[in-house]
Amino acid sequence: MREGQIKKALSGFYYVETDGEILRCRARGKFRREGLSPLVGDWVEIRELGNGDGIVEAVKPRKNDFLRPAVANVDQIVVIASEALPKTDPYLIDRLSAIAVLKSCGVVVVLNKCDLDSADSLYHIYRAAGFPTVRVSAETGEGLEELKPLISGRLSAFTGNSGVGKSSILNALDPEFHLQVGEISAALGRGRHTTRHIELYHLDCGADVVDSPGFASFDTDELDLELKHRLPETFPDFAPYLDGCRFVGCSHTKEKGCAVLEALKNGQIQKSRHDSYLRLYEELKPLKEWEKQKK
Ligand SMILES: Nc1nc2c(ncn2[C@@H]2O[C@H](COP(=O)(O)OP(=O)(O)OP(=O)(O)O)[C@@H](O)[C@H]2O)c(=O)[nH]1
Ligand SMILES: [Mg+2]
Ligand SMILES: [Zn+2]
Repeated sequence: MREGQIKKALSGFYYVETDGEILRCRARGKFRREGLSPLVGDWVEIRELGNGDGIVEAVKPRKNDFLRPAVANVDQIVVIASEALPKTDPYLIDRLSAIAVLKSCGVVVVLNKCDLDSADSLYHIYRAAGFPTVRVSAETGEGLEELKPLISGRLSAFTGNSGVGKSSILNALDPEFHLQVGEISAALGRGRHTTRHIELYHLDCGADVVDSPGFASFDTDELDLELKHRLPETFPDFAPYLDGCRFVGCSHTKEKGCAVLEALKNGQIQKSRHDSYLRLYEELKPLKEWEKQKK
């Protein structure tokens, strides 16, 4: 038995790096029966079959896992956003970051396409909310040196809407890369899902990064009961105020004596952050205990 890490998942195969070589593996049928599918980033035990082929026999316990992007053992989510086309809705960032915080994962906000738009509004919001936030341009290379130390020595999952420049940033970070980059549909102002599979790369600045296809709409996959129960703590910028509310179990939506609403009024919490909180709160409301079984 050999051990390795899944670097790529494509067409039913898992490409596992073990002792410097890549084996092309199928997963054992029992994974499917048990509803556990191996993910890029997983550490696995494999049985070699010869000719560069193998079988994934076991998946080691994970630090965390995500459905979108489908990756395991992530140290941080790097949310790529932009105020140029396709413009990122801050709600997307807030939703991704809430899920990341829930999974003990760091969050870095990268504002790309600064050659076209300096993204002042997003920059202000995420700086104020306390997330490491950098402005970059994959086109001119601006800001990339500031990004490198934030990703070096960790496994980062690059995520964000399609066409925001995830693959372009990876190409710009490491001249070895030639990931396919897509055109943005002028009519729709959004990307076209150029990246079609999930792959883990090692960059020469010492970062491990996962490039994955972006998304066009908000999926509800990861909105679960745990997020519902722990929603306030997934907004780190609310933390200093959570103990100050008058009522135990305050929902921070409309209560009298709510310290979060007070901080919002005083400008200590960004309005768009609290708006996203309210929107998530409403979306999570209908989730019931019994739905847990459905997963
Ligand atoms: N002007 C400018 N264009 C950029 C920049 N970064 C990316 N682009 C362009 O934006 C388009 C989409 O870039 P991609 O890197 O394919 O975007 P992606 O996020 O990987 O998209 P998906 O793989 O579909 O999720 C391409 O036409 C890029 O050339 C940038 O910093 N400045
Ligand atoms: Mg891409
Ligand atoms: Zn409150």
